[in-house]
Amino acid sequence: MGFNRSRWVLGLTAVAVLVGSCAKSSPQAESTTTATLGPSATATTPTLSPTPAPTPTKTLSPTPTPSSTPTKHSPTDAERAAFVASFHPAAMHGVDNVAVNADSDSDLEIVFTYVPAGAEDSHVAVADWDGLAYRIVFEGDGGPADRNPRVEVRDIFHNSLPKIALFDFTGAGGASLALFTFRSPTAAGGPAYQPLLASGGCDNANHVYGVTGATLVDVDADGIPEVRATCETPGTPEASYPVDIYKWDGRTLVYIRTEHPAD
Ligand SMILES: [Ca+2]
Ligand SMILES: [Ca+2]
Repeated sequence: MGFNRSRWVLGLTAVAVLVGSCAKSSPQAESTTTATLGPSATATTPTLSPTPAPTPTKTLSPTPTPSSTPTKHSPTDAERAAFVASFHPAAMHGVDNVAVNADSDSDLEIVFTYVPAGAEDSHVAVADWDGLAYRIVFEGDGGPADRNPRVEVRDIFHNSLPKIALFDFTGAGGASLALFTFRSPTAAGGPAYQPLLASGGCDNANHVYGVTGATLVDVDADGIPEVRATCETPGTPEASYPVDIYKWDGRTLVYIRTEHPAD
């Protein structure tokens, strides 16, 4: 019996030692795990919250931009009026403007006439519509003028290329006619205007016809007007100045004869 009791006591002691070692190791493991999880969980929370807020705002704002891209169109009355209001050349007389279809497209061009500050001749400026805006595509001088010219823009010689006619006046009796023609749309350099030069006569190689009078009159009754233009003749009274007649030959104005007031 003594032997058995001592074995039982030994057994109990062994159990107690085992339980004691387990009780010692378990708080060690728990404390390690808790310490590691704690700080990493709290650190994640503040870093996440500010990130999503600004991101969607930045990506959305550029999206509407493509809808504002300008598309080519015909000019509206308001766009034409705005360009006229913005055109301010330094001028002594004028500025007048006419809106006409002066070339071969369907949009209205704007033809401005005025006498520039300090100038003795009249001036014309043509604004054409490029699909998005008006811009000046041609400028030229007319004849002597102390007031703004009277302007006509039409297909004067029936060749489907509109002409610009400036009827200029100066002093008591000065009167002349300046002519410009729309160039063919297929001409090098694209659509624009150029002076319509006389071939022969006293205004040879000039686009300003007459000094004391110039008119568009159909002198040979073929339905197309000719230019009748006075020629300055020193020593002769202005009323007796000869008149040269220019006829449209399909390309330019060609001198055909001279008329004298006394004839
Ligand atoms: Ca046009
Ligand atoms: Ca004629």
